[in-house]
Amino acid sequence: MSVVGIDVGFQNCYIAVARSGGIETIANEYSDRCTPAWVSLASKNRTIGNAAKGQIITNFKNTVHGFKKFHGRTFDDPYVQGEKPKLPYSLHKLASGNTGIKVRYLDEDKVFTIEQVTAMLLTKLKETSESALKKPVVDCVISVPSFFTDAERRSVMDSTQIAGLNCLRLINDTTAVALAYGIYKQDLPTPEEKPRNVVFVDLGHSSFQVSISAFNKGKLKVLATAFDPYLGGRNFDEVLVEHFCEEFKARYKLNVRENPRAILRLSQECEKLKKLMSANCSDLPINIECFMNDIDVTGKMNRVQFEELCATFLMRVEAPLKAVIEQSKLSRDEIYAVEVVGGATRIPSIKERISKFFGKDVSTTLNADEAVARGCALQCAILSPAFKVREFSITDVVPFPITLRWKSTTEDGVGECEVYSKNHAAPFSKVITFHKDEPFDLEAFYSLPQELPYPDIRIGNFSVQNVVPQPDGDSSKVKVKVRINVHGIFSVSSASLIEKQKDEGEDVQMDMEATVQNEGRPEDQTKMQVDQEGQGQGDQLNEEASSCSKNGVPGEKQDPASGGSKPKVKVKSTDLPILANTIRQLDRGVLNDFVEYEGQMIVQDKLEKERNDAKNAVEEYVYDLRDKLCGIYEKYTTEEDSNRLTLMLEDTENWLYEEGEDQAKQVYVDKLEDLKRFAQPIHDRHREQEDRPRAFEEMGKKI
Ligand code: ATP
Ligand code: K
Ligand code: MG
Repeated sequence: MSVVGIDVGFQNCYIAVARSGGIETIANEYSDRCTPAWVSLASKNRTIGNAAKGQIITNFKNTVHGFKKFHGRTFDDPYVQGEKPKLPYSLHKLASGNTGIKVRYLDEDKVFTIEQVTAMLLTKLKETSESALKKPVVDCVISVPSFFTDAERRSVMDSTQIAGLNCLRLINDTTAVALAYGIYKQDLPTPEEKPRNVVFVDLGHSSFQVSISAFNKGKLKVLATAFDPYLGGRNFDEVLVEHFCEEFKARYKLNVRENPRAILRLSQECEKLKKLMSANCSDLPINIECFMNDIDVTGKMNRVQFEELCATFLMRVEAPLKAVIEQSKLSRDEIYAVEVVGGATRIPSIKERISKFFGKDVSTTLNADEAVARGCALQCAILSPAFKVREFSITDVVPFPITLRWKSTTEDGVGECEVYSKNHAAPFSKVITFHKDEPFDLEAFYSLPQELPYPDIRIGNFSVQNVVPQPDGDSSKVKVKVRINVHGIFSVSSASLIEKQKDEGEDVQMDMEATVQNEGRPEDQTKMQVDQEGQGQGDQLNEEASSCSKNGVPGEKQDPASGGSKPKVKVKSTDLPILANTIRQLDRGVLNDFVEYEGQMIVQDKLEKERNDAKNAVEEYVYDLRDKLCGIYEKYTTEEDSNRLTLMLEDTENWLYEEGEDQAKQVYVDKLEDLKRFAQPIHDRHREQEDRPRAFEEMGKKI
């Protein structure tokens, strides 16, 4: 089994693999370790990655990029609406309300869901891994921003499924980086010592993430995360684009905004300029030939000017740094190091601001582009039974607090309970005890709307079914297990009805609300498992069970039945079915259709590639034979044959540009055969002549 980690960036994707020698980042067919997050749809096939980026000018309406943050968002979402006018391709409102992408594919208008588009990218990354490893790749770990909500994470998980991948864990970008940092460190404090606290900063193309992790030998615990989901390198490109649009309007009377192709070219040039400014303080030129209306444009910019233009974005760097340190409750001198990754941290002014804030130089000991992917591969190695790797436990955090709400028999008719606070350890399971005499609904939502990256606070609705009263008419005790799984996704994972036993006493009150209990019981201490709960953190075991009901009854006790080592009370428990309805979730039937459709598209791409290869083979043969006819084959053919063949080659070449331009694969195969048949005698005569001296040599050796 291969062990693969994938960093799916807004702009750049990287793949790392664990091999016996260590972690390696692998290159694609362009010998490039970075695969651009671009997908281009065309009349015969799709192109993905580097080749798709090459289509941007010629096929811009069907070349999709910058789609990562459409996951889990509705078409009406303010972010989606804000992006829409900036994109060269069209967005479409799906029947579900989700964001779809409208393109022309196979000469038809098609709307793809965001899950499908990301799946196309994943298909490419899967193929790249497979050709590098020369074996099938299924298991993987994929990174997501730490601020991704449930809807976004579920949507990415669906993409992995469409692409035929088995994602063992969705890991937060900064957590992957922390793992890549910590696992090889030999000098981490022992578990009894004070941990080493390290800040990780990732400024990518679209977003800014910060986390603080506490390291001890063999483990890391994320203390807090903070982010600006809308601050990234792209903002700096856009500032430059805006600036030059204005300048070119004044100087050349060009309305660049009206020309999507021109905007795309200008964006590319501005990004290059931005990168150059990271290494140079002096004036730097921007030159674009035949930019619009056959006009060549030029401009210039220097770093000081650039920083002035970007002042509002630069100012936004501090807030997440401040937030993360406040949440961690650490003082700045308790921070051991500040490690920065992500392409945009190369902007000098950003580095300066980070280092000024923490009062220490930033460290760049990790590979800024590949650290996330490497961390993913390490996590995959830890999770994969096929791979032996140093023990390393990871405890992540919940980014946004989650609350459950239900109908209750109390005065105001609703019960509410915050089941996961901000920065609560994850993955983690809890058991909540209810007293109910009929089926009931639990509504999960994010409790702090102002922190959420989008306006919809809902997570989903979970109906606990088949609840009946006790034979004596009393309410039944219902234990509901909620969890944040290894992907950071919330669910009501199981429920059971506990039948009252005579000797249990009468401490159960009819109108009593929920009791929450942490189930920090590790299932297997020795090996980290996907399903492991509570991650074996000893301190969580003792966390006090607390009633968090709005109408909580004081003095509620921990439920004895799930108390781990406590003596077991005899109870009969019956599993209850749960009907989950999570928001913006793809219908499972539809998902299966997408799996099948992706398979068809893969086949289509393969056939198209074979067809093109067959065509190229004809073309190559023509050129090759023509060269040889005037060269090495000259003395093995008559002038008459040579002329005939030359004519034939010329005809074939013309044919390739005319009716042979677009034929089925077999037509090219046959054409090649025809040519070969005619040229074979010449070829044979040449070979015979070539082989003769060699044969003598061979004989000579024997004698
Ligand atoms: P995200 O993490 O938001 O999903 P990503 O992972 O694709 O995005 P990265 O690959 O980390 O992003 O970074 C890409 C960004 O870094 C781009 O905006 C790019 O222009 C910028 N960048 C790369 N090198 C430099 C440089 N030398 N100076 C300034 N910016 C740079
Ligand atoms: K990246
Ligand atoms: Mg990134």
